[in-house]
Amino acid sequence: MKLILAIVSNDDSQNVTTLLTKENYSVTRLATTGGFLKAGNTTIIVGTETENVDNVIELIGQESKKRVEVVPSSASYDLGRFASFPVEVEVGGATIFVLDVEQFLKL
Ligand code: 2BA
Repeated sequence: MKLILAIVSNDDSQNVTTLLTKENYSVTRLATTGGFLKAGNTTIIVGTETENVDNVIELIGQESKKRVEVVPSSASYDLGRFASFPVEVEVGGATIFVLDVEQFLKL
């Protein structure tokens, strides 16, 4: 048995969870925070048999692809004067760890 930890953006977490649940995987979601950006992300935990790991990774990838979004940004030129302009940022993607499970108990 394996434990999959997948860190995904908050925007993708709902779709990832819904898809995994639909495919009959048990899922736990944790609200987490990235150490670098100090922004919220979601860590998804899935415990499953070894033969399902590739399928789980495939399903997570389907709903958390990296993509570029255009978001408004602003710059200050001098006291009180601001300009707003669109910038492209990369969002989405998943960071996945697969761990061996020594014991799996439900008491
Ligand atoms: P990613 O590498 O896609 O990582 C997304 C989030 O996944 C990270 O959020 C962190 O919460 C988790 N994560 C990634 N690798 C991990 C690992 N080896 N162990 C534990 N957790 C891990 P953030 O830490 O906020 O990072 C957001 C993005 O900033 C990263 O995207 C990466 O593109 C960049 N980044 C992270 N650390 C960096 C650094 N030291 N220097 C430059 N860029 C960095």
